[in-house]
Amino acid sequence: MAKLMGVVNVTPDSFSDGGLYLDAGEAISHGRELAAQGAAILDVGGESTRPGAAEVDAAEERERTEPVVAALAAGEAAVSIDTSKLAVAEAALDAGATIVNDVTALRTDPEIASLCAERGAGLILMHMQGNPRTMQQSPAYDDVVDDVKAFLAERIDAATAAGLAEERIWVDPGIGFGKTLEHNLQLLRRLGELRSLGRPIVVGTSRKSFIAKIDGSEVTDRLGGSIASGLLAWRNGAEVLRVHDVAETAEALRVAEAVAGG
Ligand code: HH2
Repeated sequence: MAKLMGVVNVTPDSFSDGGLYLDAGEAISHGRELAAQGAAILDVGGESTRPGAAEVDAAEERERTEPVVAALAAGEAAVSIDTSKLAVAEAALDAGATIVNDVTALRTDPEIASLCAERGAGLILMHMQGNPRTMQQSPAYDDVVDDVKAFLAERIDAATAAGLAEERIWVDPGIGFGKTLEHNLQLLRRLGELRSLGRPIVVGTSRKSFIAKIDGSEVTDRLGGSIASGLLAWRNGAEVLRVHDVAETAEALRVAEAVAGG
């Protein structure tokens, strides 16, 4: 079965659940609930990456995430830290996280690669064009799938050059990060082309605004679009789906996998 990565946002401003779990206790119970619903990984984040989000300094981001990581790491699910900052990643690994999810793919703090190597941690390298403040202004590619693939190949090389074993690396096309609707659809449709990178593919479509561009849904009402796009991503080669709604996605995946025949 594809693995589900449950989103645990300890932020005031995440696009779909900002402020709901800013309190560590709330975030911890939410994470435990997602694990009970079938999340194999819990992705703890202390800074929103939505278009135009405010930057958070490392001390604040660490304060938000560290206690949540420590509590959740005591459970069954693996814990990833959704950060681009070395200090936040280091504190999370100290607290029991085993994966760093870097949406800037080592372009903020390249030392994250050697940190993961030293600690035997996994690393998710995600594609983003531009940065969260500017990325949706006028995204442009020659061929979005070829360009994303070339970027990820180069980032894999950067990580391995820093001493991280290739086996520890996962890749993610970064749905919604510097992409138009058509770019997102191309990436999901042609996701299989990323398989030749030889690394497991992570995909996050959950509640993202490309869904609204198709069906006009509000952010609180994108479950159908999230599940449909997640299942097709799985069908096209994703091994990990990053989702907010773990129980519903797990239900849908179970049936989809049975129909698909294993
Ligand atoms: N999407 C978001 C954040 N982190 N990491 C990976 N690897 N892939 C993604 O697609 C991805 C990610 C954005 O979603 P969310 O965390 O819900 O929102 P925000 O960034 O506003 O906190």
